[in-house]
Amino acid sequence: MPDPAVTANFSAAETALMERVFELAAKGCQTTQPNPRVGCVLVKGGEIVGEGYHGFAGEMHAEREALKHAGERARGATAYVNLEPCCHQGRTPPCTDGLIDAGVVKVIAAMRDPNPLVAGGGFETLKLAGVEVASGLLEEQARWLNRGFITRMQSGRPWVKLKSAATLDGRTADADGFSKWITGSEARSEVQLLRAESSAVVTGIGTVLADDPQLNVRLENVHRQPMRVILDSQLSMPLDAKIIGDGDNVLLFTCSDDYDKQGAFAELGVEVLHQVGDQNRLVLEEVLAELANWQCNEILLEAGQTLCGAFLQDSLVDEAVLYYGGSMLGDRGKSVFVSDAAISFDSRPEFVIQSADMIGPDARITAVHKASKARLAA
Ligand code: AOF
Ligand code: ZN
Repeated sequence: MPDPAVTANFSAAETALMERVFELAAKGCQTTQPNPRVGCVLVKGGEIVGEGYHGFAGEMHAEREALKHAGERARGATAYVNLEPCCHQGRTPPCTDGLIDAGVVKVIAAMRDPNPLVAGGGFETLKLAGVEVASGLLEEQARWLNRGFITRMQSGRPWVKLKSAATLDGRTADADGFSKWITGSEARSEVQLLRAESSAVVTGIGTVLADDPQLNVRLENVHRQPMRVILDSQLSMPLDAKIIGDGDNVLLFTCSDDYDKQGAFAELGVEVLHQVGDQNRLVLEEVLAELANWQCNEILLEAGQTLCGAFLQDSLVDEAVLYYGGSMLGDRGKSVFVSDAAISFDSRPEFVIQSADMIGPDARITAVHKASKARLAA
């Protein structure tokens, strides 16, 4: 739980500096995967002497970028960072060494690193070297920014974001399953950003057969494409489905024992993951655990009502991003999800609405599952 008393101990100036840290960290939103989004500001005598953020896994961490920028001016400085500095040798050397060697005297962090290789060890190392440490400044925002990384580290699964576009009365298509441009171009281009920030875009065979989507990011300057993941228990996907693209970065989960077809997908470069399943249905918790093994922090669920329903009924939707266009379709239109059985009022999935905004002529509501919100704060 973020300790409000701790946050209250920080001054307005310190809070403003941490806000700058978040701005820097956000620059890595589309690229740091599987690493967390981290920014760092170095301050001496009330003046910013260095700034940095983590861009790509394998490249320098935020602290080392800021230290490089500051040079000698880092001596005697205070480092503001949204995540506990690492103390382990990973793809890059420990940030704690860098900070200590550069003569930084104080570190103000927003939160502890949930990575078991760090988990408080970074703070300990700094303290042992005589560096003053304070943590908890804007912790709630820090946890939100890295909700995917935290969920993977703490729960062994990615954070699941369900995206849907519906009419004002919550319908996604007409009775025949037809829909086109329920929302306008602004909302549709925002979805490109949602994809770009995700480790993987996940869909079901129903959507592949109905729409033959590509589910890739079509933006300028894309540095990395999210993985595309298809849940296809019976292996009904055609070999020429557009989602396969060049076959790179595509995972296909199936319960089918059709080894010939599995082999044909493998030849296209698709990674076929076989699951025994439950009565020939994929077990979503196992799918998510496997996606965590593939280092997915956040996944975007862009699926039809059956798969969305399965995720919701298994309490596996952490966040819903719902776009509403200005039309209605009534009770014969398709709803966002279908359930196996009627959901009683008392057992309905409950969400906390985080924001409601206009996106061009449409509305966007972002909501977080109550249980996920509690888990993230813990
Ligand atoms: C920091 N600053 O900017 C980031 C940190 O393989 P590596 O060396 O990149 O280490 C990855 C781990 O380091 C990652 O899992 C997380 O625990 C921490 N990320 N730490 O001090 C940063 N990105
Ligand atoms: Zn580090």
